[in-house]
Amino acid sequence: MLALKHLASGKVREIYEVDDERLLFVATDRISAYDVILGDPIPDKGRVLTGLSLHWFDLLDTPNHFLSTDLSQLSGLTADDIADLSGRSMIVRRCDVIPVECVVRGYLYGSSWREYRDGGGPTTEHLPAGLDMADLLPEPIFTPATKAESGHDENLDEAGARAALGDELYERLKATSIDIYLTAARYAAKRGVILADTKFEFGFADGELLLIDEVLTPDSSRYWPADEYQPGSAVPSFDKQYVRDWLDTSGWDHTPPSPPLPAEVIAETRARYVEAFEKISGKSFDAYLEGN
Ligand code: Q0Q
Repeated sequence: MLALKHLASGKVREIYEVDDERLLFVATDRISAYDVILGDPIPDKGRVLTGLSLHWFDLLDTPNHFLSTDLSQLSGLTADDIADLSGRSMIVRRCDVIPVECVVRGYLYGSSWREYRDGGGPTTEHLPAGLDMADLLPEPIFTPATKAESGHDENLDEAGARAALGDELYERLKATSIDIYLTAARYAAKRGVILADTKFEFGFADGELLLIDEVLTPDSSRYWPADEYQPGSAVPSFDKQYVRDWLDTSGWDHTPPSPPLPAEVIAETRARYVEAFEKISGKSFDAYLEGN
């Protein structure tokens, strides 16, 4: 247990308090599938996700909460803690979190497709008729959501989002989110990867709007291999498809606990995350590990 005050746990992430101004944002090696946290960690998954967030924080112009990965500045951490956390944790600026998930979709998929298929819903109000699952949208759409008690995000329509945020902040978050999505989608497309959709979180620190949380990772985004993209049908997820396919053959009914993963499924899933890191960022994962 870290000698830092634990503030919050997500399915696969933890946040600790460093001081009044700073937090420690930790990505674990936990993996969830079908909304269940699987019993087996995927070695280095947390490092892949953190490495990708750091890649995007560095590439994007958007002001953000990232401060440092130098854990030696944190009192109370043992050498073992530092070794365990290295490469998968970030010291970040503490913000007042805006309680709206800023989702941008370039393709019609997931909950938005289900709404569209079923006659329309909060995310489909600005879409034309005649679209099919996984179609490229005429332009990216901003489809904010709030985290309902169930843990599932609840999609908001524009009026609902404006009521929650106020018009000025709504417009600012929409413009900023779509701008980041387009920059990242263009960067990924050059590397044969489709960024289908992504979820951003923002906060305020000393009156400044900052991009916070993890950014453009396979956990907060849908990344598709461009050479396997086929409009009108389900598209394989870059990172999770292999373990999902194995789970589908295991006879598991998607209720906890999940079946234990064979060693080769764990190894192949790790390989998929490493491949996603290298394809999306254009960088060597081994080099990233050596740098931490
Ligand atoms: C903050 N979260 C998310 C979460 C559980 C992440 C609090 N810079 C910040 C951040 C960030 N990032 C947060 N609070 C203040 N300043 C983000 C929802 C929840 C684990 C990880 N919770």
